[in-house]
Amino acid sequence: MKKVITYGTFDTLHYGHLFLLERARNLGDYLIVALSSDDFNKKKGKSSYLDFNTRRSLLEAVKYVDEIIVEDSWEQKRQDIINHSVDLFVIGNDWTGKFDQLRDLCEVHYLERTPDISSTAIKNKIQSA
Ligand code: C2G
Repeated sequence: MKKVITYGTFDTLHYGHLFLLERARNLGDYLIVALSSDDFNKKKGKSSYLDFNTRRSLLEAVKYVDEIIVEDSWEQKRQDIINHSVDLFVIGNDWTGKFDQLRDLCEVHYLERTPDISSTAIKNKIQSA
């Protein structure tokens, strides 16, 4: 079984996220999503519109997602890959090159981001409505 992992905040879940999750899942047989905690979002300089539990509930409803773990540090990726016997790390190409140091543990793959959709744009739309 080829295990894939990806990381993110997945705020205001949208079709850009879904297309990332679909492609990630189809690169293997099992997809783990490491979902950024609200505290870790602060460390990332992000404040999500939806809290962790809501973001997790939305992801749990996505058929491509097999398991959800919490992301609460930048440094946990190596241990996650080892602990979960991950074969492939996947993330959007806005991160290209940033996780190449994981290549001694697993394959690393950067996927094209979906244009013209973002949680920031959605939040701005909600707040201006
Ligand atoms: N994404 C995408 N297309 C978009 C928006 C997002 O493909 N239009 C992808 C991102 O590239 C990322 C995933 O969806 O792979 C989740 O996006 P974010 O929640 O913005 O993730 P980010 O805050 O970049 O978190 O340790 C890594 C970080 O936690 C990554």
